[in-house]
Amino acid sequence: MSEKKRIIFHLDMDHFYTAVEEREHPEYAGKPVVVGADPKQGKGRGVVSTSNYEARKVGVKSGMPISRAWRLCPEAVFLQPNFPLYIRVSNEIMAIVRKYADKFEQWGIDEAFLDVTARVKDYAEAEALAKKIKREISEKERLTCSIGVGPNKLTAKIASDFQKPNGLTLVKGSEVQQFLEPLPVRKLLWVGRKTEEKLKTLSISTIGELARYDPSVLTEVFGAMGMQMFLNAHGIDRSEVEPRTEVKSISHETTFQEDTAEADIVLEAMDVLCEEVCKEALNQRLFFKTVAIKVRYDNFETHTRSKTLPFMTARARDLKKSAKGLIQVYLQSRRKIRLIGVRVSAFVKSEKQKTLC
Ligand code: TTP
Ligand code: MG
Repeated sequence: MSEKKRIIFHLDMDHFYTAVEEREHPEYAGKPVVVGADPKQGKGRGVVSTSNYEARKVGVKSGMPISRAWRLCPEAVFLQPNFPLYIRVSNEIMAIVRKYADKFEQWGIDEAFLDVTARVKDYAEAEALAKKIKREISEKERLTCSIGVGPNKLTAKIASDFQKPNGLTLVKGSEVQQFLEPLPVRKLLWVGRKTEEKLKTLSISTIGELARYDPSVLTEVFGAMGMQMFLNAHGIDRSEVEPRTEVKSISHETTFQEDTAEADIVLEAMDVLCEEVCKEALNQRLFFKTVAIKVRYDNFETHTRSKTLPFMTARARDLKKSAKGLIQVYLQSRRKIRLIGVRVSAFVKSEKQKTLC
């Protein structure tokens, strides 16, 4: 069965947090700007959330320790995140973008997929529509974005990243293979660092090399994901643009090698879970307000407790503190614990929330 012809946009705001800060503070114009943890004169812990393109020129990137960013670029304007502001701007942008799509899917705080198949008859019209959206965001929000246009989400997503900032990249169905061929496998949505390393051992580093590889070997090495990667490398992606539910939870749990009543062991494991949950929240650009923990004793009796914070956050520090508070009653019982879990209910949108920065 041939793939139904669709036209999909992927829109991604340029250096989102720092762009919003620059808009609010014209005095930062032309300067390197970094949003993230407090650098404390180079002694700060925590990481860079994002940096503007001036700071990127000297190597300051998302996820880098803030102390390193400080060493690379001490003259940068360092700011701590103002989540309520970014969420408000995100909501305004999404309201603009949404009206141009038949089907709309927000992804994180600054990205969206649009299915515009029924609105445009060809790529020329698609280009005109993409320009219109870019213009409207620029006029109403004084911010730039990059848009990728393609026959599916995979291609559109890779295309939006192709000419950043302020880019517009169109890849027609017939051009997909040629477009993907030279790009590193990392660009495929499913390929993380570990998969990338594994592929390297098979001498695969570009999408083209992956497309030409024997799919049965890929399935052997990667299971079902191997086939998915192979299809994606051929530019095939049938996933639909679909609205996301607004509330989403993220959870991680762990079973102890041996049941334990040792508070230190439990709390240490809890910290790791909190880090994992926050990493995932960050990856998806989600914030949370509600924290829940789960405890299963050695006789399988299971308890959960939750609390709602008075602010939204994505910080591991906040999660650890709440989770630690919630688990105390179970630790005090001195009963042996078999499993613990941490869950957050995550939100992207919420205009009236307060947040700790
Ligand atoms: P991205 O769209 O990945 O990055 P960006 O918009 O800053 O830059 P680009 O021009 O390359 O698109 O993420 C959107 C926002 O999410 C970003 O401004 C800050 C936040 N973020 C983090 O907090 N931590 C991270 O590790 C990343 C990658 C992003
Ligand atoms: Mg972005």
